[in-house]
Amino acid sequence: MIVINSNQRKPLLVTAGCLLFCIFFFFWPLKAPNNEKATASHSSLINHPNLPDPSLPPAWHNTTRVKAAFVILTRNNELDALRKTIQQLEARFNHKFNYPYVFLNDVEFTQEFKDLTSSLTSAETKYGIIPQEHWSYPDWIDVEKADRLRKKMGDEGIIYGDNLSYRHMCRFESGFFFRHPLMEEYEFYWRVEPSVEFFCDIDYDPFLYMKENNKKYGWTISLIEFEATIPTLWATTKAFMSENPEMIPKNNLMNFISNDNGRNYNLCHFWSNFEIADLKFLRSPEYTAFFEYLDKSGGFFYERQAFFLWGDAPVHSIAVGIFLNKSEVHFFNDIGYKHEPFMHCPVARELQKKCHCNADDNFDLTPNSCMRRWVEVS
Ligand SMILES: Nc1nc2c(ncn2[C@@H]2O[C@H](COP(=O)(O)OP(=O)(O)O)[C@@H](O)[C@H]2O)c(=O)[nH]1
Ligand SMILES: *[C@@H]1O[C@H](CO)[C@@H](O)[C@H](O)[C@H]1NC(C)=O
Ligand SMILES: *[C@@H]1O[C@H](CO)[C@@H](O)[C@H](O)[C@H]1NC(C)=O
Ligand SMILES: *[C@@H]1O[C@H](CO)[C@@H](O)[C@H](O)[C@H]1NC(C)=O
Ligand SMILES: [Mg+2]
Repeated sequence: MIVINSNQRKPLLVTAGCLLFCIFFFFWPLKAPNNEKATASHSSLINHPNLPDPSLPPAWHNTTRVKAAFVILTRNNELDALRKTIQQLEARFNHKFNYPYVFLNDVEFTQEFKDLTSSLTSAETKYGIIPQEHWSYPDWIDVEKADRLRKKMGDEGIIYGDNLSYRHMCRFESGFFFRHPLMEEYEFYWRVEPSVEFFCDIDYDPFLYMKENNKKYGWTISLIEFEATIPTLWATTKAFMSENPEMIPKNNLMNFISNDNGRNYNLCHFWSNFEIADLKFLRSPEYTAFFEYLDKSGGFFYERQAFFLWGDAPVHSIAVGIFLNKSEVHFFNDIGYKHEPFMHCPVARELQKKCHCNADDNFDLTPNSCMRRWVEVS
C-alpha cells in the first residue's frame, strides 16, 4: 500500500492543480464552436447594444421611438403559422417596445385573421389590401408570352416555375410594399413572414440603432445559391449601371456580390425574409430607377433560364451591393432567427445567454453561407 504523508501531499496537489489548469487552457478554445472566431471577432462585444450596462435603466424605459413598423405580407390561411411567429416576436422584443404591425394581402383579411393577430399584441395593428396595379401584369408585359414561358418552367420542374402568384409576390416585395398607403408614415421597417422564429431577447431598439448609426439595411442570414443562375438579372443590372454611372458610388459593396469586380454575379444575397431597413433607401430615386429598369425589362414575368426566379432577395441584395457601402449595412449577429431550413444563432457566449437556439446549428460558416465573403469585403 502506498502511503502518502502530509509532506508529499502538498507538491502532488500543486502538480495536479497545475495540470488541471493547463488542461483547461489547452482545451478552452475548443469548447466554443469552431465558427466563433469569425462571427465574434469582427463585431466586438464591447459596447454591444444587446449587452447594456445592467446598472442603467433598460432601453425601453426611454420612450423615444422611431417611426417604424413590422411589415407582413401574408395570406389568411397562414394565420396559425403567423401567430406562432408573432408570439415569439412579442415575447423576445416587442412587448417591451410596442412597435405597430402592418399586415398586407392581395385579398381582404378575414375577421378571424384580424381578431387572432391583434389579440397577441398590445401594439397597433393595421390591415391593408394591395392595390390591383401592384399585383398584376403591367401593360408592357406580353401576357401570352409570360404564360407560355411560365408553363415551360413548370414542365422543367423548376420550383415555383409555373406559379403566377409567386411572381406577383416577388415583384411586390421588390418594388411596391414600401409604397403602400399604410407604410407611408414610416421611416424604417422590419420584414416578418409566417413560420419564422426568433430565439433571443432583444433588449435594445434595433430601429433606433439603425437610425442613430446611419445604417440603411440590416440582415441576419446571407447565402449563395449554388445551382442557380440568374443570367438576365445580372445582365440587366449591368446595363442599368452603364446607363446610370452617376448613380453608382465608388466605395460600394460590389465585392460582396461579385468576385470579379462586377463582371459576374457571385449569387450571394441577403435572405430578405428578414430585413430591418431604412425606407428612404427603397424610396430613393436610385432604387426607384433600378426597380423600374428591371420591371420594364419584364424579367419578373419572363425569366426562364433560371432555377431561381427574379426574387426580391437578389433584387434587394444587388441594390445594396451597388448603392451602399459597408458602413451603411448592418449584420444583426444578436438576432437569433430561423426561416426553414436555415438558422442564424449567435455563438459568442454572452449573446448566447439570451437565446434558446443551438449555436452548433448556426448557418454562418457553412459552405452555402456568404458570411466569409461579408467578413472579407470592406
Ligand atoms: N397575400 C399573399 N401573400 C403571399 C402570396 N404568396 C406569398 N405570400 C407571402 O410572401 C412571403 C413569401 O412567400 P413564401 O411562400 O414564404 O416564399 P418562400 O419563403 O420564398 O418560399 C410570405 O410572407 C407569404 O405569406 C400570395 O399569393 N398572397
Ligand atoms: C432617450 O433616447 C434618445 C434617443 O437615443 C436620446 O436622445 C434621449 O436623450 C434619451 N432620453 C433619456 C431621458 O435618456
Ligand atoms: C404558389 O406558391 C405559393 C407559395 O408562395 C403556394 O402556397 C401556392 O400553393 C402555389 N400555388 C400553386 C398554384 O402552385
Ligand atoms: C458610406 O456612405 C456614407 C453616406 O451614406 C458616408 O458618410 C461614408 O463616409 C461612406 N463610407 C465609406 C467608407 O465610403
Ligand atoms: Mg417564406
